[in-house]
Amino acid sequence: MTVRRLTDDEITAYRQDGVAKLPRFVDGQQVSELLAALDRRMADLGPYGYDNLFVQDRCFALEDPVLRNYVLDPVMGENAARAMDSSSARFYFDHLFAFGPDTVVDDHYWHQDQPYWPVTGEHLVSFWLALTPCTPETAALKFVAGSHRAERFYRPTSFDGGPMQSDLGPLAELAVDARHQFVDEPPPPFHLDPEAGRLIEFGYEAGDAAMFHSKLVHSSGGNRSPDDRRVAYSIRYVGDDARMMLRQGVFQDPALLPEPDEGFEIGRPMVSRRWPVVHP
Ligand SMILES: O=C(O)CCC(=O)C(=O)O
Repeated sequence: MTVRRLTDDEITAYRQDGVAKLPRFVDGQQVSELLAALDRRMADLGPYGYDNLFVQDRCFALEDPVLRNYVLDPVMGENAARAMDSSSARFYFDHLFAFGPDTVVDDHYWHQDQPYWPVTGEHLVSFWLALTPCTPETAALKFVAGSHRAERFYRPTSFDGGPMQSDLGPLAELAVDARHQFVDEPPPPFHLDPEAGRLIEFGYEAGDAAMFHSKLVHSSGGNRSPDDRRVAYSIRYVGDDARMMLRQGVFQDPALLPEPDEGFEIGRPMVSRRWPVVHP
């Protein structure tokens, strides 16, 4: 299985807006294989799996031959490095998001990814792949153009708006005071207020993807289709300037730390057996 190469126009859009749509990123055969692998996973969720309103799971690609092949594809690695403008790319983790029919997450859960992750930098890119067709009414991912250039983050919250706790064990002591990294207000309702930012909305066929920066504000809202589910699979890559980070007082995903025997240090490059090099 191999993905197609990015075009120069897609790279330019990513650099300007923080996101580019990637039509026909994988073909129909690949969609069927990836969806079958994700269905197997949904039937047997892992330790980070979660089925409440919608299904999520993360950090399992390397356990499945089909998913592994997709995330470690050398063309994927080359794409990630080119998009980030980085000389190298490592696969960081994968994340499944599946909404059944009529799953209305009433509010959009506008958020940036980076503040949830124990990492900092500009070289962090996600490829969100639609495995089922979707429109803005049926949970297509939407973006706020240019929001990746904001100086500060919105605070991590759970998708239902509640607080989140992370058990970092002894590493919690290393977390840095990061209050200056955050704005005090929650994100505005970008989908309702055109003044708040320029919305980028796409429709996706199965096999289309969006490539977006880890600081870009995004959300998918709910799936208003009475009949069809929406399944999407995000894969994330880190590049040269990404560094380990732990922020005090906000959720920092413990699934995204290096192996315990590899140690952890704020500011260290993102090197771990958990994050295989995919480029060069
Ligand atoms: O698919 C979704 O609804 C959310 C995706 C997302 O937030 C992400 O990939 O970071």
